[in-house]
Order: sequence, then structure tokens, then C-alpha cells
Amino acid sequence: MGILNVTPDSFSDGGAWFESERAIMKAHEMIEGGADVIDVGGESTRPRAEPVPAAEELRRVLPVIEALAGMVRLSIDTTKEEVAEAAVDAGASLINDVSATLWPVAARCGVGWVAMHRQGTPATMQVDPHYDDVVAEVSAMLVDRARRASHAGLSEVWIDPGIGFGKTVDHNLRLLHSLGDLVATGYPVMVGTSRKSFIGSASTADGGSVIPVTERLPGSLATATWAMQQGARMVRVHDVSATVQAAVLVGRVDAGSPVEPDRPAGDRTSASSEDPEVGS
Ligand code: HH2
Repeated sequence: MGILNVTPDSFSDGGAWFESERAIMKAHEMIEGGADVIDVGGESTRPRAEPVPAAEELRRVLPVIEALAGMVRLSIDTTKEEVAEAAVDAGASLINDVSATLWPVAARCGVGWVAMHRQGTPATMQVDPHYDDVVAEVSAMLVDRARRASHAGLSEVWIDPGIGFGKTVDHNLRLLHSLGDLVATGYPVMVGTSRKSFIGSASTADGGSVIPVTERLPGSLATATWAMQQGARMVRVHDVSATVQAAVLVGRVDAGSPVEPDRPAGDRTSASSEDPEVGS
């Protein structure tokens, strides 16, 4: 899932894709890079972000969704019922819901739903997050919401531990470590670690300074491939083609198969003696 933040204030790319035309160009780049879904958002969820009125959120996301409809699967990243509904009318078929409350809307519209865990709201969530057992509590909340959604008639329900949403670095690491517990619930798991702040602090050598947001691609790739290896079925990322490269390679190493199985042996373009990059 490629992230398309049509916002002026998102934590890593705020302002970069705020105008519809630039956002649409960015989406094309992510589709070419291998994105299966584009997640369009018009309100930042970063800690202490300013709330955005529904009319403004719609003004940001609708032209982008309308322009991309039919080209790729579209998801709407919102917590507002009216934004979700209008986005579905315009062509979105997945509601990415960081509040985990919009399943009745998804059921009414007949689209998929992502339930993400968070503790608190963007205004307060990083003040003093506390859990007795973060993995058990996150899992219990998500399974409860997913069951309610299934009972409401939803057939596509994803669960997401909500990395960085009311969680310390330690909580995030524990959730990623135990992602298998979420996978074992049977609901498809989605994970978003891309460029998040725990990468900045958890991946420095002892005594190193926090890694700035523009330099978190290596940590983003490491955590995305880790999540997929644990069984996550979707990763939400800013850097689509880099993530696809990492995922394809790790998948092939895992399978022990260096070339696509349906390509004839004579057509293999992997390293040959004429390959100028052999050994590099
Ligand atoms: N993270 C963000 C936003 N939406 N949705 C799901 N399901 N999972 C996530 O982890 C998640 C999400 C925050 O990242 P980003 O969109 O890059 O930033 P911002 O909220 O500042 O726009």
C-alpha cells in the first residue's frame, strides 16, 4: 500500500503532495513502482496535528480519488463517516480507519475496512502511553472490533497494530516482535512502520543521535520485510519501489528460487559473464 498524503502537515512528507496534480503524479509513480493499493489521506494523524474539517478533507482527497479511480485499488485514510462515504462514491473500495470505529460505514457501502489500534487521540496519544501487556491488549481490541465488523456483514476486515499511535519505542518493538500473535488471529494483518519515529531512535548505534525522517528508508525496509516474514499481508509505505525490491528479494531467498517460476530457463537474465555488474 502506497501512502498518498494530500496534506500540508504530515510528519514525513507534509506539503510535498498537497496539490492534486502533484499528488496524482506521485500516485502514478507508486503504481509503476508496484503498489497494489494507494491510500489517500487528507488529514495528518501525527501527534498534535491540527484537526481538519470534513469539507476541507473532502476538498483535498476527492479530486485525487476521482483522477485515479479505475487505475488501481484506492483506500481512504479517514476517521470521518462523511469523508469515507464520499470517497467510496468517488471510487475507493477500502476504508483505512485509524479510529477503528467506521465498520458500520464500510458495511453499508459494501467495501473493505482496516481497523487500526490506537491509544488516545493524536492530541494526547504520545503523552504517556501505558499498557500492562501491549501485545495482548492490542490483539484483544482488534479482534473485538473485527468480530463486530464481521457480524455487521463485512467480508474484508484487516487488523493493524497501529505502530506509533499511543506507543513508546518499546511498545512498537514488542508489537513487531510478536506480530505472529496478530497473524494467528486469522484476520489479515496490515502494518505501517514507514519512516516512523521509533525507527529514528531504535536503529542508532549506542550513543548515536536520532536518525532524521529523511534518512529512515533502511529501517523502513527492514521493518517492512520483517513484518511480511512474520505473515503480514500488507505494508503501508512511502517508498513503494524500494519496498517492492526488498520484498521480492526476501521472498525469493525464502523460497530458494532466484527467478520467476514461469519464465523459461533460456530467458533468464540473471548474472551472466556479459553482465557488467557481475560481482559488484
Ligand atoms: N499510520 C499513519 C497514518 N495512517 N493507517 C494505518 N492503517 N496504519 C498506520 O500505521 C498508519 C495509518 C501515519 O503515517 P503518515 O500517513 O505517513 O503520516 P500522517 O498521519 O502525519 O499523514
